[in-house]
Amino acid sequence: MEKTWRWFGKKDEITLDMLRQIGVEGIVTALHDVPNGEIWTFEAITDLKNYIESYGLRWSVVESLPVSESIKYAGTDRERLLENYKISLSNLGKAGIKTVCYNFMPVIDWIRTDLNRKMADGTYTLYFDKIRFAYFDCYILNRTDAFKDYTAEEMEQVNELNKTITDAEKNELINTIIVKTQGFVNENFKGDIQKPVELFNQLLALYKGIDKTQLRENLKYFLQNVIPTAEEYGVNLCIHPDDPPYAVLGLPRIVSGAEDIEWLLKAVDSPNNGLTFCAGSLSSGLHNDVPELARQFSKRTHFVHLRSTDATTDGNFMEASHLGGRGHLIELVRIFERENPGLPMRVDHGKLMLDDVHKSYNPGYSFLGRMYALAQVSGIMATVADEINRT
Ligand code: DNO
Repeated sequence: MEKTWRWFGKKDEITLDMLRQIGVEGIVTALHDVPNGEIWTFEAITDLKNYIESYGLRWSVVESLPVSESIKYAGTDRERLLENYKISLSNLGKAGIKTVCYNFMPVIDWIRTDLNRKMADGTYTLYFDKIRFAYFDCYILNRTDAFKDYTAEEMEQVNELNKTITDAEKNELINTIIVKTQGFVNENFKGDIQKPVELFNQLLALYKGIDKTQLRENLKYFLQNVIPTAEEYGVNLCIHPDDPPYAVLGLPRIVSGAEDIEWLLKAVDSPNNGLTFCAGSLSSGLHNDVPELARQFSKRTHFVHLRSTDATTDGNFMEASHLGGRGHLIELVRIFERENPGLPMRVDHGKLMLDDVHKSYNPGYSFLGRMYALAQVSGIMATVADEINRT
């Protein structure tokens, strides 16, 4: 596999010079300054590509070329936005950047309720607490009938929490779910947001009446439009799974498990319509057997996120060691290296450790924590390469 790293552009305090020193080969990035829905010009793409190459690295993967909200809910400006998407894709293809990750999660991208969960060894990890999330849904968003999505036992705990939670804790929860986790990856929540809850509810309202079947139709429409362009320019599109992999806040999510992935790959049956195999997202759903999914979909996988989670039956989960947890990364590397060798992979959601705690990295994107994970995964890769050479 190719060792890549998500880099947030020239403003990232983790520089390309640092990355080449730790064994990174390829860069995963995006034109972060271009507003969602605008065209990525050939000039802007080649400028950044040349900059990356001047450090002896290559721009391996785009993450993400974002899909505008109105393509997802089929708004009135969908056609114009699809045209722009195709132009951006063709410009990427012309510039020689051939792997493009995107997601189709309505309103909200990945979700965590605690970004600094202290572990016994003194490091910090990311955490999802179902009861706190349900509290956010029922008591902060005040979504109509939200309580129907939770069991009576869960609602009992949510109501208990309501008696003790402080205003500071409430604000922290809003800040975590909406501002901190979304701000750097999700255009809906970029910049200085004054009223996050109001904004969030306005976005939720756009999806009234859109169920799983309708969202699937909208994804299919998107793919039918853009895949021919991807084919023409030799670009592999790869959708990122839902994190966590199930419906949330009354919103459908449609890339959550085997049946969804099978549907999407058949919806437009082209090799250019593929998957970002995010072992972390998939492993946080107890319904997913991650190595089994890798066996099933390795041939249509174009990009791999190697991270793992520990999930429990109460609906909570947290990032696990890259050598443990439900992601089974050792087995995944074996499967991918045999079935579809050389895929770009990046480690993800490193813990916060040592000097990381003094920096202001994007949540999940620490330097030392990710470097540590990359070293672990490099060990797995070397072991698997040795296994393959001996057989
Ligand atoms: C969070 C990431 C996601 C992912 C996007 C891809 O850390 O896993 O933001 O990059 O969903 O489009």
